[in-house]
Amino acid sequence: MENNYYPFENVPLPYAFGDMEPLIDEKTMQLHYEKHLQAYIDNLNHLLQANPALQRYSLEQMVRGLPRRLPNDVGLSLRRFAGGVYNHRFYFDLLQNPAPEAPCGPLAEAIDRRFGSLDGFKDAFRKAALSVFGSGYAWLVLGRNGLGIVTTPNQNNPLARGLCPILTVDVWEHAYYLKHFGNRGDYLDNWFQIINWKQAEENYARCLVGSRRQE
Ligand code: MN3
Repeated sequence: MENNYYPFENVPLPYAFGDMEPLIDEKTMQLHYEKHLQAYIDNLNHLLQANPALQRYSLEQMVRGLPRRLPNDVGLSLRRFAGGVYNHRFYFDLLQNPAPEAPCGPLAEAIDRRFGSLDGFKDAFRKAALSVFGSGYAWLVLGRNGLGIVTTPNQNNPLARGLCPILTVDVWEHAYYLKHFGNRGDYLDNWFQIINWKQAEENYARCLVGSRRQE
């Protein structure tokens, strides 16, 4: 991930806001990136400005949880703001239109082994994403026992639980309200059609290398 250290900037998306039409509308993409992600970038920079000792940590280290003890309010704000930057970048990088219909290679094989088929994965992932009460994310992760699906509230990230993220969907209402109002299921059905599986395959390969390093 580029720009992994303070000061953080809103790295341009690899596509235009309108490119996800009609599956995600242009206005939603623009607000999500220019308002929501930008606010997390600004808040994280302000927090780090006020706490210079934290500036040497990478975004991933901040999301994973810092080794040093922080005052409660700083720790909570850091988790929210760093998570908001990391999670949104991760989500946006996994969008592509048109997208491949299915993953290939080792990720495809692992999905078949764990969920029976790609459709089996989609059913389980959709259920998990619908189960998030309020704001949060659903994730495909690699953990000790192979692939799994987890959800996180707010801007929490599976890295803090020792799980390596492969794929995520943002289910905060701001991700779909303009087009779908409260209908998260319709948003998910559209989102499944614009998954950048190549990026997910790269994430999976990186997770595998990381898990071998820890053994
Ligand atoms: Mn969001």
